Amino acid sequence: MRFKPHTLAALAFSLVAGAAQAAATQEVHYTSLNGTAISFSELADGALIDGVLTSGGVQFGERFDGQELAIAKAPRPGEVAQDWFDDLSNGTPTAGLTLLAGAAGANLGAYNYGDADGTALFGVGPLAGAADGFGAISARFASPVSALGFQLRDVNGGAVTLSLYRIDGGLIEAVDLSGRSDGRFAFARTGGTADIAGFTLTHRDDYYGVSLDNLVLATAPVPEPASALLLVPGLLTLAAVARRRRAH
Ligand SMILES: [Ca+2]
Ligand SMILES: [Ca+2]
Ligand SMILES: [Ca+2]
Repeated sequence: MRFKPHTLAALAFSLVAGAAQAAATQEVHYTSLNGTAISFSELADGALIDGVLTSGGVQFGERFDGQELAIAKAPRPGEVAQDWFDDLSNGTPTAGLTLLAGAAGANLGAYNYGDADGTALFGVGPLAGAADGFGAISARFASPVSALGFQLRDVNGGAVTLSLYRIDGGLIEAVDLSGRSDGRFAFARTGGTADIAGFTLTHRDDYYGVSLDNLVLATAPVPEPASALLLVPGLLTLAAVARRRRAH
């Protein structure tokens, strides 16, 4: 089978387009997001937060209306003792994405790491008092965004899931962050659709669970990191070369 140049170009385009449609979001560089980081610096170290927290214009709580709170127990590797985690896998958010706080003492908390990033937010698990960081964190944005980034801390290689939701409660994507290390991560909607109205962050990560910090929301289109954009200047250059060659 022989390919004509224009056939190859069409094939390349369809491959790139196909790859872009494969996932609802793409991972992008945290530093590519334009926005002010929500740093939780106003929270006192060790504070337990009952009720919905508003920070940087974003609401934080435990779960959304429609999500049932269950308890998951997971043994630490090599130990009999179990960690108890918030489990939100039963039920789905109802339309409107209404944020709910956890029970008193089992909602959210703040911890100051004493470094440049300072205070981070954690979810309190179902065993209040012995479950710092083992709970779910959910966030509801004032208006939907097309991209978001955040810092995770105290990650010990356990399962971590970021579930992104539309305002109608529909799941956009459950991003699997399992096996990550502490760091900053960012995700952008494929095609730049600004329909991410909130998220839940759940995990089974032992030893102080995980904490969230430096949340950035972006509404402006984020440059796609895919090869598509790298390809375009290359194709334009090739076309220009071809035109020059024909002209001579
Ligand atoms: Ca901070
Ligand atoms: Ca909780
Ligand atoms: Ca941990």
